[in-house]
Amino acid sequence: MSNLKSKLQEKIEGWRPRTTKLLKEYGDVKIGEVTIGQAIGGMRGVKCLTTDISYLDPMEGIRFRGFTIPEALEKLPKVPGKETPYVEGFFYLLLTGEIPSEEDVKEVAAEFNKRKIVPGYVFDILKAMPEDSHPMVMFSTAILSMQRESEFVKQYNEGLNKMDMWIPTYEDALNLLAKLPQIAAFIYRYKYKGGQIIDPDPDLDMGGNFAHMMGVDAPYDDLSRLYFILHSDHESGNVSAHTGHLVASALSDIYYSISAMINGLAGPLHGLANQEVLRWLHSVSEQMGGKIPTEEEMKKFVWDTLNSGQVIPGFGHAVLRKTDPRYTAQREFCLKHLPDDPLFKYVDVLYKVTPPILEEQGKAKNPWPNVDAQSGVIQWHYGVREYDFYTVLFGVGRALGVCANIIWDRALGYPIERPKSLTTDMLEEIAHIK
Ligand code: CMX
Repeated sequence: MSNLKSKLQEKIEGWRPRTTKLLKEYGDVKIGEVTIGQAIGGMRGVKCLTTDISYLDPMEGIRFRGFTIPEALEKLPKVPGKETPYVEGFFYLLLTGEIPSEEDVKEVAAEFNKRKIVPGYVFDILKAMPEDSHPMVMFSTAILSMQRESEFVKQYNEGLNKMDMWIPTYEDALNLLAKLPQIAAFIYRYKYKGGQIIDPDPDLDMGGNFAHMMGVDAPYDDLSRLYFILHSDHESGNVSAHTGHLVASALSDIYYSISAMINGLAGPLHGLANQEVLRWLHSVSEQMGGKIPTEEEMKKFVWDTLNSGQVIPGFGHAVLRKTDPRYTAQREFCLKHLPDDPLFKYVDVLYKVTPPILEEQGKAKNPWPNVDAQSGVIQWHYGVREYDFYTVLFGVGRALGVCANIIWDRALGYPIERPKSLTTDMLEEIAHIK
């Protein structure tokens, strides 16, 4: 058994009694109440999910296993000569809650390496899809097509003890995660680079190999590592993480669950916002004839968008109430590597003018930028300009966090998810309208 798997087993066995005790002895203790506003309004703020992989504080932002983004980036082992940590080491942290040693990271990287060969039929399926298929449809389809590989399904059909379900789920998760960078890069090169595919390099880490297969030079490898880490997890209530958890709760395997997660991520209010930001910035740029707008000019574009009943993509959040630290981490990357990029300057002006306007408009509860406000600009800078592709990158990262969550869901025996619905008549009765 690998170090990661045995460390995880040790953690799971230590953790299970805590969950069992809470459920058996304290199951009736209340943690909140639900209002009519929450039942109609997307369950905002309803505390009804449990995860230990990450926690999102509205004012501070995300902590992965207790570590802020700067702490995780500083403490995790780095690829030699590079500025960002191994994605593989970060996955170890998500799964076990511990910062891995250099040796641990090398072992996880080797595990990923040995599982990364993508079955040939996946590429055949992608090639057979209509030319105008969105990259997210291609990504989701590729993942779903590999469901026949599921170790969980094989073992389940042979009769699998509930306590052991995490084991084939772990195998499925590692098998899938190891393949995602190559599938993503294939979609990019097949769709946008005349089908000129670059084979993986067995000597590179996950982020380095992804940059290599994309055909983009350094520091795109560092950017890829940063990007996958930042997008991995945002506690479990967001649409992609929640969808993955929900589908897995029916004991659907990792392939079904992660494909469904990708479909949720593809919505413009969620992961697709990164491509929407670029679309929006380019329409401003066209109208400005390429000139950087003044703050006054940018204010007009923001108001025009709001007055036409549309949202400003990349701003606002359902939980956060301050600038997203994932935005800040990417901004720092921009300040270091592309401070003079014209689109980065657009984002900067937008950052100055948008929050006060959203506050003045008085609708958005959070006027500050989120993770998607900055990410497309960096891709554009490094020549990845087909912005329909950007959410696939988000998907590769998000799969790390959702897989870690699903493994733990199985380990702790979380049941099938099934909240209760009420009718409008019932709500009116409760509100004494009738
Ligand atoms: N621009 C304009 N209006 C906005 C807004 C924005 N960026 N953010 C919120 N609002 C509006 C909402 O549309 C809503 O309007 P209505 O009352 O007319 O329905 C009102 O303000 C209240 O919304 P909220 O409670 O502040 O925000 P929600 O929790 O409902 O939605 C989110 C959160 C992210 C969907 C929303 O802020 C939004 O649409 N942002 C733009 C899209 C975006 O950047 N999404 C990416 C989020 C990060 C990610 O998941 O990837």
